[in-house]
Amino acid sequence: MFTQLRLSYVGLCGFMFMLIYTCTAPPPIAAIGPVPTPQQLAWQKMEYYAFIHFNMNTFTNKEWGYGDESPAQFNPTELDAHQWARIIKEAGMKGIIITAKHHDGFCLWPSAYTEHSVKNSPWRDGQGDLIRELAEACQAYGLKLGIYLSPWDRNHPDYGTPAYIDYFRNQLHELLTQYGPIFEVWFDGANGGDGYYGGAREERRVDKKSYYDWPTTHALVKELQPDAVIFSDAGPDIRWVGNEKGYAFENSWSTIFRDSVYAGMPDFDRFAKGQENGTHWIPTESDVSIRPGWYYHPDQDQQVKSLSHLVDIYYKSVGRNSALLLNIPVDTRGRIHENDEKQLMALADYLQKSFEINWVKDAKISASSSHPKHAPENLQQADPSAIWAASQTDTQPQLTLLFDQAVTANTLMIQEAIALGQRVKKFEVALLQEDQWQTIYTGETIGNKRLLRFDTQTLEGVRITFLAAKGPVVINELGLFNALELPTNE
Ligand code: FUL
Repeated sequence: MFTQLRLSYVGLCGFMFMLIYTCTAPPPIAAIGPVPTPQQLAWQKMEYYAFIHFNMNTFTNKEWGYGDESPAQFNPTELDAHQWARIIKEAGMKGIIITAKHHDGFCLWPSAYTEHSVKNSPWRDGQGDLIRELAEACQAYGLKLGIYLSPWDRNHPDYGTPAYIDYFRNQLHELLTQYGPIFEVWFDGANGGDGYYGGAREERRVDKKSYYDWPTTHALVKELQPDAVIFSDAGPDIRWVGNEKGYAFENSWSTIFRDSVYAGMPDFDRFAKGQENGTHWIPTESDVSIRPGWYYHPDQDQQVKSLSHLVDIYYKSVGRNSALLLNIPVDTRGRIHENDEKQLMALADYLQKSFEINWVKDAKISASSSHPKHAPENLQQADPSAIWAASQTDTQPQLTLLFDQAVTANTLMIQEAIALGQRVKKFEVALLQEDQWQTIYTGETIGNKRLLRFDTQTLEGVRITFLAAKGPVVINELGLFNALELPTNE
């Protein structure tokens, strides 16, 4: 009896505590607007990964093959997918997207649906499967694998008819069921034009909006690889940044009015920077080649991009709410060329040294307001789930860093907690030097990551003022770095 009474007393106290706690606990932070799916979030955190253009064009020294090439021409002499994966891993990249089939239609895997593939080439006596070799190499190095499958096929006799769409989907089925997890499926916007088309040698135009019946194909991808994200000019998961230079817009929204855009549309650039009140979350990916061409051309061996060019691309893609898809044209041996390897390693070394020491942890950090559970000191923790959130009523919140001892810096990094939506619409950055605050930058968006580079200087503080946002500002990473000076000519 006594025990029973005691138990109900304990229960009552527990109940009262829960009641008081629930009534006084701060409300959780609600998401605003479209937010990323878990797949989009996982993809966004990859930030930097490789494209490999390697296929028939490598051997014909072209960018776009006509589709009449003979499989006999595909013959790498020292192909080593482990060499690709090792270099790409050491470069700090997180995955590889391979051109399984480019516009000329040649397949790097022995597809059951065409003779135009590695199975009729001299490489590995027709027994090779490059997608399998690459999938194994990626697995060995802890890299993710992505697939580029060109919707346009200048070899296939049925291109332009409904039968080709079945062929295209059959090939997708092979690629998405036989090689393990695929993180991204890449659909090019270039399609329709002249080609071999099984010997017809003619021009075939398609209605880019309706021919492919994309919704059905997208559903197939989601069914076969639920964790994959789909890229095309217009999404549905990731969109093109609108140029092939690797530069995202300085101000860029991950949201877009999806139904006003479609892959291959002529005036896509008008939409490329996204729209503040867009209805769907479809962030950008910035693609660029480390050489002038997407494919390997021996006369471009001396034109591998300089370190300062690559660093600039990194700041203006990853650092502008985008992801960097850097292409490496594998050569006719089937290896990443020494010159490309050298530059990839130079960039990796640069990034590692530049972002090694984050001064934020040494600062006295304060905010104009904070959600009771999300203090600004959270930004000094290594844990990315620890966030600072401004209070509900603070419409122009400020974050301030003060240093007892001045620090030398040239790069500010700000990351919004995008799982809750992209919110910041306008912000300003000021530096404290000799007791004077000086505004050095006014910008609009932040999103996943903003890297702001300024002249190297010694400073006693940094202040970020969020001048306009869609709701309470939520930041999950802050960094202040002294990145290496950029070499002028390497
Ligand atoms: C473009 C293609 O036409 C190029 O050949 C290359 O594959 C590039 C990544 O996309 O649209």
